[in-house]
Amino acid sequence: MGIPADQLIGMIEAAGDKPPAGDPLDRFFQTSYDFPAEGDRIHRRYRGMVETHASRFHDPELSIARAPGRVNLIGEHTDYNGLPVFPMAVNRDMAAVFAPRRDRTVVIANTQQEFGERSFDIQENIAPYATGDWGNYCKAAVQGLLDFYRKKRRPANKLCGFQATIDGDIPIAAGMSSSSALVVLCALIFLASNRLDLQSDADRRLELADLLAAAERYVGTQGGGMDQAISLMGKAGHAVRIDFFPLATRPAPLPESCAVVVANSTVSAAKSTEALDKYNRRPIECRLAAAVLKRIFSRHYDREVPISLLGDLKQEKLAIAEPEIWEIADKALHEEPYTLEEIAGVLGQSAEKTAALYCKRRDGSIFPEPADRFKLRQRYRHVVEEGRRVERSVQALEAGDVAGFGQLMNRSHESCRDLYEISTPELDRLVTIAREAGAVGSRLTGAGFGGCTVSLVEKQKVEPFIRQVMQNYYREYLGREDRGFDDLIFPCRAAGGAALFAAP
Ligand code: NG1
Repeated sequence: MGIPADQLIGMIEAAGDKPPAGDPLDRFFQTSYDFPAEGDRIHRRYRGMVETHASRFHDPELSIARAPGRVNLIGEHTDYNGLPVFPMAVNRDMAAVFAPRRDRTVVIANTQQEFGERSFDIQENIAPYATGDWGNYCKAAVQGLLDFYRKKRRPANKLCGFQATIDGDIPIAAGMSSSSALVVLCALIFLASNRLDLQSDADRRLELADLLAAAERYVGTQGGGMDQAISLMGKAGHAVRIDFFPLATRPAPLPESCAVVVANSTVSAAKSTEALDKYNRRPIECRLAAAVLKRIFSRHYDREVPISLLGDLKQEKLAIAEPEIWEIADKALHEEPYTLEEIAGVLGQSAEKTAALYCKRRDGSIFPEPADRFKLRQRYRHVVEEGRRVERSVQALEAGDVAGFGQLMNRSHESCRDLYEISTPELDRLVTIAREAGAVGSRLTGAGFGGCTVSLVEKQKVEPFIRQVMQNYYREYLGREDRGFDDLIFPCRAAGGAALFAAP
């Protein structure tokens, strides 16, 4: 399967510069990157991958794949609560050249030497590497697909491994989803190596996105499904509204007049290590809030009211009129943070049982009550208000109301900072500087606790905007003296979703 390495290099050099309707390799490049603007960089990058791979593996034929990172314009920590998000896939991705193997081993090399190589065998239950190891994202994808195909009577011993050389240009631990892009990339490679198709049309991609969202929890996070979905369903020039349970996507064109500029706070948000418990605390608090609300609604209506997620608080789901839902919900939770004991009291069960039901980490251990207790009302308010902001943002964008969209981004940041408490002093500072530098709207993006901000900036102001942020944030606030910050602050283009070129 694939194309001989030297021929592939020749095709890559020629690809992308032709009119769109060309052959599949052209389509791969045209839907993924901005030609001719990015042409040289992309050619160099793919040539580098092919050469690194050829020097390590000696495969007669190669295929290529890519999965983009994303920037979330608005809708933070709503996905796992069943409420919408509004991200765009970006022109930065995890890309790979690869070939199937005859045996059941997966070998993954990296163009960046510091990442080293990872290798593991395909078996029913793949043991993870140590927490935080990047190889776990590859294992997560393979394990997720093994579980899926086992149910379809295709056991692990009927599937082959692959060898791949990957190259990423998404900032790592920055809230741009480099990890989910790696999961999606490895999934595409594993599927193609086994001639399985879960990606050739939108319905299959949605199924794959759902499967991979669950699969990524292998690394220990209790995240939602935004990142895998946008990586698979991105559309050039568009942000995509994503709804969950069931997963559905709706692209909305980005305004011609504005650019999306990402700025890295340089505070690492390593969700797979230090930030893991900080991140997981939020889904736990949301589940506890939903459980308390369910109990209070059920008592009020003297029937079982079906609330398991905060996103269930809607008329269609509960058969209760919307104003009534908000009236009861708003009174149900108090400002003062909750002890586990108090929550257990409301639920009418022991603290142990409550912890076992709602506070489990993936490894089975119990997440302990935080020193500042469980902030149910604050988390609930952020989530439901953020869900409404997403709806209004999509409407604003569709109506061409860029200023209104920017306002909603600003409100979202405040809520992330004050109610969900996922911002940092650096992110707050960066957002303030961005607004002073003329951003229409600016907010933290992604899980928080570090990482990047996203700003909407009028196209003709992008250059002075970037200059001013470089000066006021990187030079003055962080005291950095190095000159080029191009890898820390850059405009992003909305790119197409993950792509595969595997010649038969
Ligand atoms: P990032 O920024 O990639 O760590 C995480 C979750 C998302 C979503 C956001 C917050 C994963 C893989 N990603 O994203 O699902 O919950 O935080 O909006 O868990």
